[in-house]
Amino acid sequence: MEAATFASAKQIPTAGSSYSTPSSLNVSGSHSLQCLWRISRKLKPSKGFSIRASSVDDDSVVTLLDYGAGNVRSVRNAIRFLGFDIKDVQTPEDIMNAKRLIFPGVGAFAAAMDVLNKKEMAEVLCAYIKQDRPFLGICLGLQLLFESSEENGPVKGLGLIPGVVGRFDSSNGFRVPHIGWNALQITKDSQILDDIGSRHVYFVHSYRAMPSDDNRDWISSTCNYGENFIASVRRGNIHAVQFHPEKSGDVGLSILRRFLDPKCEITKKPPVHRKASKLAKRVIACLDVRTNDKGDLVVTKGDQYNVREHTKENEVRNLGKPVDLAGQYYLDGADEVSFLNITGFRDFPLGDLPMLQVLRYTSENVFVPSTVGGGIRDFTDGTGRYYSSLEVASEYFRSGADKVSIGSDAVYAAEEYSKTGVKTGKSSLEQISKVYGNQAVVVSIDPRRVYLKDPDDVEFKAVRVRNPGPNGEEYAWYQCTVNGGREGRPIGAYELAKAVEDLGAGEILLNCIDCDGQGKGFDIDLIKLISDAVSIPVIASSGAGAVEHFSEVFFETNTSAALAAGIFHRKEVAIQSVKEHLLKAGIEIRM
Ligand code: 1PR
Repeated sequence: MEAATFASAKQIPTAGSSYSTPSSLNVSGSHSLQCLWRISRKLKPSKGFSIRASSVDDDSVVTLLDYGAGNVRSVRNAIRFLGFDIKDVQTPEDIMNAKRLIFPGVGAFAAAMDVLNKKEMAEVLCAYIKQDRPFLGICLGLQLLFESSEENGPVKGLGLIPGVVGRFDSSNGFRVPHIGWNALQITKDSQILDDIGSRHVYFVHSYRAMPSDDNRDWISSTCNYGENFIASVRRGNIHAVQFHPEKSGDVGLSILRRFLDPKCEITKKPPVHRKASKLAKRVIACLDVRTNDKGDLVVTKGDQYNVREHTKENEVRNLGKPVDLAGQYYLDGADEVSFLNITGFRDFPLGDLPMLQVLRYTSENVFVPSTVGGGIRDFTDGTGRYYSSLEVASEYFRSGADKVSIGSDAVYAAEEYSKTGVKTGKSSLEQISKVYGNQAVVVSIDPRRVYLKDPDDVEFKAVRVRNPGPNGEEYAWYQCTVNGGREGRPIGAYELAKAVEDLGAGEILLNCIDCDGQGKGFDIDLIKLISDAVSIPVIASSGAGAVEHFSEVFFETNTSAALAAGIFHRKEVAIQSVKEHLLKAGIEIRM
């Protein structure tokens, strides 16, 4: 596995940079930084545009168009990690004065166009691009270049590239959103993609632009997900990518670096273990985090959700420091990192400043997606101040999370929805997915197996289980719980999964209390049941104890990802070993 090949900005004496990392997390690499400082692009403003383009003097400054609709912290962190400073666009003139402009579009298409139009930036942005000035659009920043989008539309876009942005078709069995690491087919000299080789990059989106004769000249790469869609475009100095370079590990950092410093030499091509060809199965490292009895925020790990040692002191098991471990897992090749604030259901997450700090530090050095969960719900604090679940989630996003995960609150919402069939729009799930998109909202399910003699003994979906229950029962249903498994609720995992998909969840993190920490393998019956029931991606969790458990879950179910905690924390199995095993077994993974 290729570790980050770039030194972090903390080693660079950048005047005015506020960047810092905790001393405990060292992710510096061996790559020379000299190339980062050799940027000397001369801009040639075209005739006829009324605002004079005056270049910013400092070559190490990149202009960022953040219109305030969501989390672009990851992009900021990646730019800073590469040793560049950021100038934020405040006015349309800042766009024209940019030496190089990055536009990381986030949120919904219509909302983004609305802001660009209201702030009078749409026209200036078009002029900047028509002048062939260095531009990199990311995700929605690519889609907005097209004529229009079907997302809550049709909605008119900037109209620079012919074509309409439409939704992926999930009827052909492909899960929407398209989340994960996929391969590119590079169709022309793309310059910024030169270092990619045949490696995966990270996508997360439900809408995509399609190739056509009219836009063929623009396309620099496509990606296949049931159909070939446009993964990147390039014309002259204009680049845009549908994937997220800031979340694509060292490959993504090299793409950004190529844009920021086009003259930079490639000093080291990463080894290619196998050519990337399709969406990879993800391997996720999970960190259950809580404050221990001494008041320190630690990574802990339970056995069937009991995180206390079996000693006289009965203390909370301490398996390490959250920032250190997350940084290590990133370097070890984790495709994602998840933090679950496991006591969030009883504490107020916004009062948990160390947890927010953990996210901030982690996002400065970890360039794969991160999810955070725990305590996302409406809340009134001791002073009577009301916080909506959206505010809680927003703070998590602002602190560096790419996705939030909702546990208990999603169970209550699903119960209500199953009873009434009415979407009130008021649940945390609905509110957060409406603002941040459903790809940013994971629902974490904590089910417990309840054995049955007869599947008709319960109103919830039951399955025949591989291993009969203690009294020879051949069936089980999976009862959902809340508050860290402490309370069983009148809803099954199957019913919950279907309800939360309807309510706007973009992904399901499927735990199993019976298997948690046992190391005997994932609950294949449960994972098959849920991954066959929904068309959003499912992450299998709980019970991994050996590399074979990962291949088993990928061969026997439709799960998109497998998550483990204990075996990684206790260094019993390395992420690299899991990946090598999967590769040998013929399963597509990111190396
Ligand atoms: O209900 O919205 O506040 O969210 C609370 C979150 O905290 C939920 O996602 C819930 O799963 C999690 N949680 C609550 N209590 C515990 C606990 O362990 N006492 N952790 C807990 C759940 C389960 C997995 C674990 C896997 C893999 N942890 O995420 O990491 O089972 O473990 P393994 O590989 O060692 O078997 P809310």
